[in-house]
This record gives sequence, C-alpha cells and structure tokens, in this order.
Amino acid sequence: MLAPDADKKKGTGPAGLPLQVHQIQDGLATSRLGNKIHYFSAVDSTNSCARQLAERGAEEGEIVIAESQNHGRGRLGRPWVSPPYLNLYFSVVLRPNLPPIDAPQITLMAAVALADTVASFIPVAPVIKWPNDILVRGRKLAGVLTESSGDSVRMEFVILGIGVNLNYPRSLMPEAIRQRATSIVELTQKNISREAFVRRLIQDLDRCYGELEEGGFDPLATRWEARFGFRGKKVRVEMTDRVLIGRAKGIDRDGALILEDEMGECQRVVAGDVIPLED
Ligand code: BT5
Repeated sequence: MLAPDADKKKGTGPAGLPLQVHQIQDGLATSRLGNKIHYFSAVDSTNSCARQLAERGAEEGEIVIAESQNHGRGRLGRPWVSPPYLNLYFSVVLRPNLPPIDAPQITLMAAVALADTVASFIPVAPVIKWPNDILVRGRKLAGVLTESSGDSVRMEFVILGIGVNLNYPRSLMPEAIRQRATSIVELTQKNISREAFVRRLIQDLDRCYGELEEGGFDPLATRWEARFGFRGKKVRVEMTDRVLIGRAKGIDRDGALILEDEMGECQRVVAGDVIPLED
C-alpha cells in the first residue's frame, strides 16, 4: 500500500485504498460483461484464476479483479509487475462465437477498447503497439494477455487479461521497468478513481466485443489501425525463431502484422515483439 506521505505528494485521489466493487457495478449499463465480479486482495494471476472459474462453468462476462498478483504474467511467461492497491489487474471470461483462427481478433478488439478508455483519462493520445501494448509517449502503460481453451474447431472460452498502471508513481517501479513504463498518475500528476477507470473499461470492452460479434472484425480493424502508432515506421520484429527488420504496414484481417522487409516483400507476423528503430 502507498505510504500516506507518498499519497499526499501525488495528487488527490484515493490511491492505496481497496477497490469498492459496488461502485463499479452500480448501474453498470452493459449487455454481456460485468454481471459478476470476483474480487481478491491477492492471487497468483487473475488470468489463472479466471481460467479455473471458466473450467468450472463461469459464464461469459464474469470478471476477476485482484489488488495484487504474485505471479502476474505477460506473453511467453514474462512477468507483469503487480504491486497492491495502485493499478488494475483484470481478467474476463469470454465465450465468443468465433473459430479459433479468429482468436487474435479478441486481443486486438481489447486493445481498441482499452485505448478508448485510457484516452478518456489522459490529455495525450495513447498508441497501440502490435499486438497488445498501450504506449503513451513511448512508454508502456498497459498490456493485454489473451489465453484460449478449446479444440481446433471451437473455442470453449477465452480469458482476456488486462493490466494497467494507474496510480503507480515511477518512484515505486522496479528498475527493470522504470525506464520503459508509465502510469496515469505519471501522465496527469493526479491519482484517479480506480473504480471509475474499471467501470469505463468494462463498458468500452462490452461495446467493442458486441461490435466484433455482431459486425465482424473489419470496423474494429479500422479503428485499431487509426490508433496504431507504427505505420510506415522502421521496426525490428523478434520472433521465437527469427528476427525481421522492415516497415510496419498494418494488420490483415486475421490480426497478423504486415511488415515490408528490406527486399520490399510483405511478410506476415503472427507472434512476436515489435521494437521501434531509428529511421
Ligand atoms: C503483456 O505481456 O504486456 C501482457 C500483460 C498482461 C498483464 C495482465 S494483468 C491481469 C492479467 N493476469 C495476468 O497474469 N496477466 C494479465 P508482454 O507483451 O509479454 O509484456 C511483458 C513485459 O512488459 C515485461 O517483460 C516487462 O518488460 C514489461 N512490464 C512488466 N510489468 C509491467 C508493468 N506493470 N508496466 C509496464 N510494463 C511492464
């Protein structure tokens, strides 16, 4: 928890207090998400917790929120730094009516919703870095981790996990992320109401998820592209088995990154890390 002194120095909001779940849910106007919120003070990972609930039959839209995670994770088992009472660690159970091949669309849909939410709390436009980062002024504010379960024909469920740095002062960030991460309080110099943020996020996700299911991926892909901060930029893409250098063009309808390599040929990247390069 934030020390009282640190709280005083950094703005006016209620950083350091437990989330008031009823404030998130009261009057929440959504059609699919947020009927049930499972709230914990500490878990290993909200994604693992939501997966267990889904395996026991949790319904679409059930949400797990924790104040802290002991083993919060990113992609490829990378750690997600998750100190208590400052940020948001959130996972939602989805049971989408989509074939497994379209699973990446869920990550991209979530990035659009999350960027919309973030944009309503800060004065600068957030940028999406393919596939799952929200960056502001070149630093990482949030990440998305989707994990699905099912067979090759049908997805049984998808766990959509989101971590966002909210009232997290740089002084409390560990060395490993301090130079590359940011938070809402660092950007605005004010603590925000975490309840207001979560509420808005649930509504934005509900809206974008509904659009994906009803209108398909194309309209969301257009909005994703509008927030994509790397179109035409020179990037290095690190995959598990190789590295590509080229210019980012955008995404295709499966959510793969399209890169024009140094020979002028277009390459599709389905999984990897994008690192911006100087032109
Ligand atoms: C991600 O992975 O960005 C996905 C992060 C998803 C976290 C949420 S929290 C709720 C839910 N439950 C979970 O267990 N996970 C999800 P990736 O692209 O692999 O980025 C991971 C990298 O981000 C790390 O290697 C660090 O460099 C950096 N990082 C770790 N913690 C961070 C933080 N709090 N803020 C900014 N960057 C961080």
